[in-house]
Amino acid sequence: MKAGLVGYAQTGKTTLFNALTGQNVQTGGAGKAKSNLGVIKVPDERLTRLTAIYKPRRTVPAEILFVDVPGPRTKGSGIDGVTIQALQEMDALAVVLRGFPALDATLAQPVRELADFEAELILNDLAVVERRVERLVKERSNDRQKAVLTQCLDHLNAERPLRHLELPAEDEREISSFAFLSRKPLLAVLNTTEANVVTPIPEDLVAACHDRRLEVISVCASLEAEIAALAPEEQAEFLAGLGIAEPASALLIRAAYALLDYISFFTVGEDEVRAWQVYRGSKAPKAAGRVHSDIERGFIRAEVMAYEEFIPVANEAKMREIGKLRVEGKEYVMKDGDIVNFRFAV
Ligand SMILES: Nc1nc2c(ncn2[C@@H]2O[C@H](COP(=O)(O)OP(=O)(O)OP(=O)(O)O)[C@@H](O)[C@H]2O)c(=O)[nH]1
Ligand SMILES: [Mg+2]
Repeated sequence: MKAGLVGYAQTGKTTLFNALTGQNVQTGGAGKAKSNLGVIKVPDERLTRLTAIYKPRRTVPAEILFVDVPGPRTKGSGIDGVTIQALQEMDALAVVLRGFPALDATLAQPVRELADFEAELILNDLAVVERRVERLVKERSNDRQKAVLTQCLDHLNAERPLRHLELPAEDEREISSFAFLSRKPLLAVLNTTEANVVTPIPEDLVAACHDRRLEVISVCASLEAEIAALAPEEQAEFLAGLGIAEPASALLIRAAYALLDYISFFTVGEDEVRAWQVYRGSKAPKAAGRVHSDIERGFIRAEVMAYEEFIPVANEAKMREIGKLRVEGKEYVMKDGDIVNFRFAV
């Protein structure tokens, strides 16, 4: 599963990507038309607290894949085919909106950029749906798909993203192969100026995102890149100086994680404290399979503690004593923050 940093050209996507991944891809000017791919560790203060309790040899965070998708190469409006194709491959989109004056002093217009970008996604889907429906009508085939697509068509014609269209699972399957852009989970990221890092997000943008049912996050990509380059101790000091607890990139990563529909569970011990991702709604054997395929195959049961309940007690034996170490079977649906010990036999 991949989260794309997407949006128009020169909005700071690559700068942000570098800050997030610690890579050093060239930014500015004639950006390459190639996507950049990076693995990002998901910051999670629960992992820090579990590490303090278990003092393991190593601590391993969950990871997600980010892709820096270059903005459209074409001047003016319209997203070119190469960019569209790159967007199609993403599982979730974080649209980066320019909140700083451009090099040629063009003012920031994040609200307009967001509206334009979403309109592009909708128009693109509309073209795909129209072509397909036309063909199905001509061929007099696949009535089921035609019905679902007609519903999509009405929705798109009303300028609404397909994200807002609720479909039963069997209808969803009919259209999943189209990879509709306006159906992908979307997050708005305002790339603001350094002077504005602690100022609230402008009201008009908050309102626009609220109307679109989008979460919006504010970061200053160039500042994030500076922070990322500092040693850990210096980072804390730097953030304290700014009056913030953690870099905005941490927020962004967690938002992207949720956007991809991941939740975290933990395995703990003297050797390793580790966060693992599973899709929301996954059952215990699936989660076991993340750790090792043998554990999924030989799954017997899961011993589960809720993170929130564990922290005040901080002792497994005591948790068992007070009945807060649950034994769960194959049908158990994993919850975010579960601390799990899998029992299995191979
Ligand atoms: N003032 C300011 N400038 C920034 C910030 N982020 C990026 N820039 C500048 O904006 C220009 C474009 O940044 P990039 O990160 O290359 O933008 P991009 O979105 O990757 O651009 P494309 O790859 O062409 O789509 C560069 O000159 C950056 O230095 C920021 O937070 N503040
Ligand atoms: Mg770039």
